[in-house]
Amino acid sequence: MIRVLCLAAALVLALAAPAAAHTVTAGADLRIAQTIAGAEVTVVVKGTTRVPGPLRIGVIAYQPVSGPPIGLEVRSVEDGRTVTGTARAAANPQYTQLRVERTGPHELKLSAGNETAVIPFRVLVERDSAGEFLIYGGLFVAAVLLVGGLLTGATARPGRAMALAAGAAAGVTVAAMVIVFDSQVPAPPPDGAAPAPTTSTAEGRPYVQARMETVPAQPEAGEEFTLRVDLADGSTGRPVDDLTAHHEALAHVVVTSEDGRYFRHVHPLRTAPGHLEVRLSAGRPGRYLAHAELERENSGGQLVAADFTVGGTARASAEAGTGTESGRTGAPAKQAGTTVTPRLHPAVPVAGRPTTIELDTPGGVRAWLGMTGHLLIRSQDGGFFGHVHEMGAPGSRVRFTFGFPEPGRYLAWVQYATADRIVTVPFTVNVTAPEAR
Ligand SMILES: [Cu+2]
Repeated sequence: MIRVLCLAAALVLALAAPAAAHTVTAGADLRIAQTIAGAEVTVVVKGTTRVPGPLRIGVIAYQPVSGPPIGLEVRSVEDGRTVTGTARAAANPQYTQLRVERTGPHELKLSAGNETAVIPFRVLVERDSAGEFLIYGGLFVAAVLLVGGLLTGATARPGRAMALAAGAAAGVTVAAMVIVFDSQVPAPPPDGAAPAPTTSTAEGRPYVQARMETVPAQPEAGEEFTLRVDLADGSTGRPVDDLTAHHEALAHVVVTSEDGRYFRHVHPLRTAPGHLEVRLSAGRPGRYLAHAELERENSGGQLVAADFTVGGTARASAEAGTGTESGRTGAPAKQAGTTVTPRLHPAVPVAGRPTTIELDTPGGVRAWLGMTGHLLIRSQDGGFFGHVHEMGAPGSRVRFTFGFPEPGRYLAWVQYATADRIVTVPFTVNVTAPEAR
């Protein structure tokens, strides 16, 4: 009987491994896309497990990057302690280790060329939960009592062995109960987390009042200019500095010429609280549209639109960056020497019904902005802007489903990253009304 009990307890002990680690947000990497010094990169700050300790920072490049490495500076907001280093952007970057002394709010300053970005982030370290203490404690107590029970049983003192075995069973029961119920109990906030929101923010924050403008107000064709995004709180008017990284960026900005021949999908740099900036240039005069997607913490996603005019005369200069300035005649787009034609099902999309858009990606795909593919769609007049993703695993094609809101002509761009560049495939879509069929 005692031996049976002990065996049963031993079996439970062997099977009841402690619950797998909780969803460790504190151990998660921070990934922020940035358009800096004309290059599209993603900065990765690896999750930390201890402080003081190393913070690993790498910069992923999506095209070959030359020039000096990117300057890194990590500063603790609480005590001002600053550590510096450099990182070379590469497809598979080396991670630079900077020693941080404490958890809590920090700022990462990136410098490349004459541009600087300041990214706020928190160094978080997971605390042990009370549940884990009970699981390991219960199993430890059970193990001690079980060994005692086995030894006592072996020395023929059945009464005491029985008591020890019962104690072991109780320890296992506590551990098992905690394993079952601990997943339903919220884990303690990690060390260094922001204070819990007060009741005033519990029902959400107001939308951002966003203003986009160019500096200078009217850029010249072929000249570099700055597109600024200024963010203020709708109720207080103060700068908004609580953008969440969504799709691996603080803001996604798409700039297109009215005719759609110019296209840039960029990720502005945070230069100060409530201020984002990105440098651009456009080769042709005319009207341009800017659409910005951003998401305020505890508020929701927003789409902000603006337009501006480029003056001067057309320049035939090649334009750098992750864009395209190709002919848009509805003809198949050229991509790395191959002709690529997106396939639409149905071939003529109907407003208000889903359309499947599929594109072969013979050069292979790697994730960019957390997705294998991006589809951006603008109505001819710029009044509508849509953005959907290919969520599947990287493969030899990307596929999207999109519902066009109204009949009419739309400008569309598929984007994906290969091993050494970001490919942009422009095309146009004519959408019919449902009754026209
Ligand atoms: Cu983006």
